[in-house]
Amino acid sequence: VSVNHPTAVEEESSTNWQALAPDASSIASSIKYHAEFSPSFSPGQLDLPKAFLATAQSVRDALISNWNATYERYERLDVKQAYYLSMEFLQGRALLNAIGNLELTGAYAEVLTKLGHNLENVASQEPDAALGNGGLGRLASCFLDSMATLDYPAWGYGLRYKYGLFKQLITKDGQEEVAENWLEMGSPWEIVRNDVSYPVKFYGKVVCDADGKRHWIGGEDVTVVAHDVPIPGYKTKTTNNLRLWSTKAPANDFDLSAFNAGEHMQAYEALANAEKICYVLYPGDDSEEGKVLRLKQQYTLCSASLQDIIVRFERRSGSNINWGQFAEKVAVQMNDTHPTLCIPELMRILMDLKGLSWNDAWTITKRTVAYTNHTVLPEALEKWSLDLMQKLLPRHVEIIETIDEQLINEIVSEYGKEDTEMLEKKLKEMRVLENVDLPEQFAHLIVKPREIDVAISLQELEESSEEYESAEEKDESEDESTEEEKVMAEPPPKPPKMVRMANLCVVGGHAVNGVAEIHSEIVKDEVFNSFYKLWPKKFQNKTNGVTPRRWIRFCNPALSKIITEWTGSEDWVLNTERLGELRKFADNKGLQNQWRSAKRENKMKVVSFLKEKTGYTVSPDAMFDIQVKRIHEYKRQLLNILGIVYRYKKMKESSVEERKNMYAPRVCIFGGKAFATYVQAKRIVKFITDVGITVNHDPEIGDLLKVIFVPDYNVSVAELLIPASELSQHISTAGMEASGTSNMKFAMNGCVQIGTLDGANVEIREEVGEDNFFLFGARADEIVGLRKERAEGKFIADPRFEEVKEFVRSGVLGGNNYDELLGSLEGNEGYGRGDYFLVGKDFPSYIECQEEVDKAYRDQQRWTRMSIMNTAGSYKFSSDRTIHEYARDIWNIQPVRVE
Ligand code: GPQ
Repeated sequence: VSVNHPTAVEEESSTNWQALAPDASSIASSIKYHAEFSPSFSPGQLDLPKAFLATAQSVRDALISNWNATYERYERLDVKQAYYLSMEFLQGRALLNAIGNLELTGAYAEVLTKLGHNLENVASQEPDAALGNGGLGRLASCFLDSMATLDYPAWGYGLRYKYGLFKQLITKDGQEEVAENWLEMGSPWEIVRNDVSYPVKFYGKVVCDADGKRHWIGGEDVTVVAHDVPIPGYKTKTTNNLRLWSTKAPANDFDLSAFNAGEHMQAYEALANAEKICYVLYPGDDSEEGKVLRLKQQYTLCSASLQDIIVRFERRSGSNINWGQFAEKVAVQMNDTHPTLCIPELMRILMDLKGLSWNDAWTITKRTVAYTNHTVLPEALEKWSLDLMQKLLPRHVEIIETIDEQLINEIVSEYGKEDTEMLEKKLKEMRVLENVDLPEQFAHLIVKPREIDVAISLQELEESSEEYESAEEKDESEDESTEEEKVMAEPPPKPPKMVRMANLCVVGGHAVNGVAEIHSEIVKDEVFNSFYKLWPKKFQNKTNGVTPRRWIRFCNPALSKIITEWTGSEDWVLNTERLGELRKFADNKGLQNQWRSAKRENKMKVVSFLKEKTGYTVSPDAMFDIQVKRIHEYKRQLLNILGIVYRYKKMKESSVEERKNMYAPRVCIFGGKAFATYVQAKRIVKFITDVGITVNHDPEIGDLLKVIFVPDYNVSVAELLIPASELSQHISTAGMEASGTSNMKFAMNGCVQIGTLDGANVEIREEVGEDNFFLFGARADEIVGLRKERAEGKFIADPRFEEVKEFVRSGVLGGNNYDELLGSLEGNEGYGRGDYFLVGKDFPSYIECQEEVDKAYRDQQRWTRMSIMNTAGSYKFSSDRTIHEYARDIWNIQPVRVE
């Protein structure tokens, strides 16, 4: 192989790795070598799929030598390492990112041209690695890029799902989901580490040995195997690791005797059972089976990663292992509550396997792990059934019970002196275990008058008596007992016992952070207020960020060139503050002209893409107005589309002349996936496509308005759409979007935003300036009052809101009356009903704000200025800034230069 990369040995003699980097001719021979020896394709011609695989393999060779050198360096220096544990990584495609970070894009483009291909076409052969659902997973991937770029010794740990996020088809009935087999052709980036493998167990029981030590004997064993994905930094040799686990049956689990006896399925059972764990990303957890699988996934991630981390710690410690040093060498970040089991698992390993005392293990665990919260939506705060967990992880439940007991102690010493009511309230709110009786030693603290309990139970029974009766009806003939006797015999069902994962994270971690300033305030003041009062120092903010490599430099070469020219160098890709220098040229005609032509170039690409994917032809002269994100009621795609319907209605009511004067031509683009079982979200998708069918075929409207739903939105589609966008929408109900991260990508690419004061929008507006941001809607601190007002029947809807709903109901948009869709906006209360997300309340200010947008857009000089100011003001939102903050305030790690 002629790729001329340095070896670990050469690295020691301070070789200049850039001088050794593969040049065009060695790239060419490497690609040819891989094309010839890769067994997946027929020999001879180098068609596109083969060109991609051969190219990727040649890049991988270069990555592996840097990856080895980086690992060697960390090992040699025995540095403190951070580990980012996440159930999701939304990596997207890797090829252009890798050669971009290696600064080999030009060389690869040249070679591929010589071989009869175009780099972009080759790159688009790569399937998106979609091991994540949305923002949380993409954030993890941006963080990996920044950690490597900034030379931090930091790894990612995740699961290698065989099927990633589903592929979305848009049919006449709306969204349809199809399995995404991203590994069909194998992944050229992963290194299968059959040498890195651990046992993980489930079920079984806890036994106590002679000296009182407790041990878990598992009932079901699986084996995990590491798959390593090298993560190259930009302009650095540092190449970190993303270690993804896959599961298989232990070597001796093939039941040969069953097979020989003809019981083929039985022989395979253990194999299939083990492999199932890593089959799909986030299986639906409606069914009991789905729940078990998800919990198994979470535990697999935690157990495998911690075993790996501990083996590394012990190896690096040599002959004198000092567990007191563990937190000096290891930082574990839990990406939301999904890896919470890290806490009891680390406790278990330290106590049961390494012989540490509870107190020592607890001190180490707390100093090691930290927790990031990504949502305040109550339905997304994870809880697990205690019974289910007890079956699957009996030893962990014992540990969680002890943690809960310790916490009760703290709550009692903090609030025990006050009245019992207060204490009871705090216990109810803060305990890790929910609906679980207090342990005996605390029972006396809460005086529970029995009579009151009984009275309440009787009342509850009466309330549910109708269901109760009908359920009993069937058995009446056999059951002679009176109604009263039944009441006495069967106490009302108890609410299920649950483990509150977020509470466990707050108790067991040394830091808790939100992901934008407003969100971190809500975390402190509302969601975890009682914990905040107890441990104020634990709570922090880490405003999210995105990597400027993928999200400006590589996805928008046209804009990048301009930024480099006007700031004088390419320095901005690493030091994004330099983007701020563009401010002083915001009115410069020269820059403005270049800026507009770059945007147009990007829009042209989207014009052909939309034609290919949807069949619609759109005008590149129209404003590209884009909302792309998961479909969710709180993100309010419904507000956007109702605004569009209102606009359409008004256009139809006005003369040709009026229409032209009032409205800037727009292409309204939507994209995003709805969770497969989220019915209302799927109705919204269907509604948007219905509106498109009506509006896009209306000859009176023509290019003045087009409405397009882009199917199968993913990272690669985002890389195409964001650079072409002019207006972007971030219009969630205030207080509900923790941060948002696409808002940052849009700002970087010079898109002006229309948005509420929610999540990171607040900070984006501060940075780009309020003149360059279209603000509308209720504020977060008004929401509770507004919902109350509505519940009391005091809300009077704006006539324009009534008008638009009436228009939809009239059947002009596809003949359906959309009763179920619009039903969520009616009534007075209830989650998901009674317009919980305040679409009606914000509708008037939204459409008025949209009129301001039209006005601004018609003045192209003003608009271009706003656009430039957005890019210039976006520098804070580089994930490099975020990662520096995590490294400094939470992980306490230092950069290590791999020279
Ligand atoms: N987020 Cl809890 C997800 O994408 N998935 C999740 O399960 C949870 C949060 C998002 C959140 O909605 C966005 O506001 C954030 O910008 C993003 O996480 C990253 O923090």
